[in-house]
Amino acid sequence: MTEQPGPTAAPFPKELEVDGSFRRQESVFRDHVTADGSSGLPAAAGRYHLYVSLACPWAHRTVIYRRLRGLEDAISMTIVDPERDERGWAIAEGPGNTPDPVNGFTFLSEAYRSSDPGFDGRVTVPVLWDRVTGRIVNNESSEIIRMLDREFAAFAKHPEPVFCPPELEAEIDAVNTFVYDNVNNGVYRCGFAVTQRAYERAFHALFDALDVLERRLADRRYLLGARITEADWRLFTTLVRFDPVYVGHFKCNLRRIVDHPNLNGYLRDLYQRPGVAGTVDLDHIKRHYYRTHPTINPTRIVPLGPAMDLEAPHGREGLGDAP
Ligand SMILES: N[C@@H](CCC(=O)N[C@@H](CS)C(=O)NCC(=O)O)C(=O)O
Repeated sequence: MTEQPGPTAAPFPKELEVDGSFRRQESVFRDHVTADGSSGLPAAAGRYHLYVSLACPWAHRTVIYRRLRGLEDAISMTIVDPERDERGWAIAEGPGNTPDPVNGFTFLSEAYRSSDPGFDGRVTVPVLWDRVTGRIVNNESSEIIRMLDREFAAFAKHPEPVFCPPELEAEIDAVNTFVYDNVNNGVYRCGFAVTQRAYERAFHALFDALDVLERRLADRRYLLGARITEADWRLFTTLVRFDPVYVGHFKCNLRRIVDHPNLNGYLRDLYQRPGVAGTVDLDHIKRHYYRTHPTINPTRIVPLGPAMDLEAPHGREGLGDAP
């Protein structure tokens, strides 16, 4: 088996390491909205706008938070076209995608270029946009969800319970780091690897981590115990894409989530929380991955399966009450 990286096979050549592994770019817009306005960007209703893809696991986090916090009236949202080409994310009316009522952009790259004319990175979702300054505030999902969790309470229909309470923050951060490295980003490291070795390293780290999580969830309903936290929503968006996409498209095929009894029940439990199922769009998810990475799936055929039963009883009530 050759160990020569095949850069032409890399979906994002600028994020390719010499050993053929994928290294994700840093998000560049990192300003913060604050409840008290101390950052110069005060939380407000009707001021901020989200650009998201329902296909993307990172953007999905923000869609879940907007829904569970009841921020739909306060923060407007555009859902981009799930099928991306060399021009990047497109914005248009379509099945499940929506136009841009704020700026009338037809490509998300316009938001990046008008915020920073010199921007030459990869144009990514999610984006939190400020109507007042006419700029991107932040394009890092982990920071956007903390803002939606904590800073918009005055405008939230459901300001409680917060998903990252200060007393649990250190433990949540530790779990997040483990889950990000091995699972959230781990599936991409499998799928975007261009050498056998890089793929195998990512693959073993991913399935070892799923074993750790499977054991952790044997006697805890959620990752931190009886209460749902940010760590759960961050894992959820990867788990719900795992069997329909990552097993086949990214070659993460040692075991499926349905083969892990605890992770499978946990996935269903989170999916069945009020409001969550409505944020999961399997059509966008599957069309995006299978039709957007031509080096991985040149025919762009979208598989019809697998059958999924996310509404089936999860059987995890005995492990503690959901908040
Ligand atoms: N660090 C970012 C990552 C976001 C990201 O990579 N999003 C992907 C979609 S899953 C994207 O927009 N990719 C655009 C592209 O690949 O051109 C975050 O968590 O917000």
